[in-house]
Amino acid sequence: MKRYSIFSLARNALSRHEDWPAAWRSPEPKTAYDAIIVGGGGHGLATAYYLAKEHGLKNIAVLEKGWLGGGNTGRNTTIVRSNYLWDESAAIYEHALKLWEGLSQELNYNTMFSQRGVMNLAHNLHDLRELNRRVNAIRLNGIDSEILTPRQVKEFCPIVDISPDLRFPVMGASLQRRGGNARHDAVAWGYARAADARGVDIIQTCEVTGILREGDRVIGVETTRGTIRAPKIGVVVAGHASVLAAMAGLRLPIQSHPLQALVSEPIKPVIDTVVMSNAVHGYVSQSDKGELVIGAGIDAYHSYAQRGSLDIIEENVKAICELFPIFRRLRLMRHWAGIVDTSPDASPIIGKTPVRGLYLNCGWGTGGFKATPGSGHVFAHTIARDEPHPIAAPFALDRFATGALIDEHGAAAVAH
Ligand code: FAD
Ligand code: PYC
Repeated sequence: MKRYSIFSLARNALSRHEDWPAAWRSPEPKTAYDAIIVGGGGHGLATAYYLAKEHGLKNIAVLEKGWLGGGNTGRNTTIVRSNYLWDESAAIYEHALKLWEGLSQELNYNTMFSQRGVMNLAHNLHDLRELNRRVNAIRLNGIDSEILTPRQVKEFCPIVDISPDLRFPVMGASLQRRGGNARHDAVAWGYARAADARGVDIIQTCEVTGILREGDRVIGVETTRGTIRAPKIGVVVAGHASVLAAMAGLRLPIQSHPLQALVSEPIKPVIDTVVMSNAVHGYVSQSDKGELVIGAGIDAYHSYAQRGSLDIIEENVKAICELFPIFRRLRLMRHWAGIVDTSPDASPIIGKTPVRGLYLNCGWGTGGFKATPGSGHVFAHTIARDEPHPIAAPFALDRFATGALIDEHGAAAVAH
């Protein structure tokens, strides 16, 4: 018997795009634009919005192979924070966090951004030393962060078990009070609506199948809806960046892995913060609908399949139930995966490429949702001016040749 998931039903609906009422349909693509953004996730839509708003570009298209926000933007666990170790990372994630703080007003769309705090637990002495080092670095960058004792952890989040005989005893935590979460699809829709209002053509069910070059510069793309010409092309396709780059003859240091998450059945409010644990590869928050939103570490193998293996979820849920004994009787309601693109130093790649007019934004791995506004903002600047925004400059592709890596593994919230 054929079984359907929500995503396969949505995909089927999309395959009959021409049957949709006219008001739902994307516009027909023009044959030429001033700039094309490939990828209708949060980053691509934010890029198009800031291109139109801050750089005066009028003739822009966003090309999306599926539906808006159907990639990682609609599959992630929405943690927003800026508690990163290195100055370069602190600059870009704090830039994004500041934009988050005014985003609902900016877009006139409720992104349900909630600064409920993000707590990272330490379960051994090494964790604790690592967190202390990171908190000191974060504070030197003028960003809020503090260390909590086990008792303070319990005061801040009473349902965490801090008894010392646990398999993963809680020895302390770091807390960023300005961190929190948001509503993932609202971010895609908010940017899409605001970009549309500024004249951006947002074209769904339009897969880019080729990148056209003339000598060392791009001149357009081949798509499932015809050839579209443009002198500037921004590629923002998390999980598939290597595939798109290969179309232009480039090889990227990027790997694609599934990353899974799940939600429980909805319950009354029990947790009003976000709790993460690197050591157990698990984290949890509660959505406004009451579901516990639980995420795991990445699946180690490579895949584009948007589904992962159950053993990861099993270990993840075991650890979460040990830390939060009151979750043990809850039922799992849905589980899914996205495909994240990891770079060798766990930092993004943003900027120009050796092909003139082709710009890349990828490699955000497990942590790009929080960056959405900042990423779109600095990428739009980079594309419009054909020179990196100062915050984006350290994240250029050539760092893998120069060796100026930004090794953020220590700050990754879930294992890479
Ligand atoms: P996407 O939303 O994936 O958008 C890319 C789009 O490109 C897709 O819609 C795709 O269909 C489209 N596309 C691909 N190929 C083509 C093509 N050939 N032609 C046209 N379109 C194409 N980050 C955090 O900061 N906090 C978290 O808590 C967090 N949790 C996560 C949990 C999970 C389970 C997952 C999977 C990820 C998580 N992330 C988190 C990471 C975050 O989701 C991503 O880094 C971020 O959403 C990337 O956004 P994007 O807009 O670049 O990508
Ligand atoms: O980057 O904070 C993060 C994150 C949490 C879960 C996945 N990514």
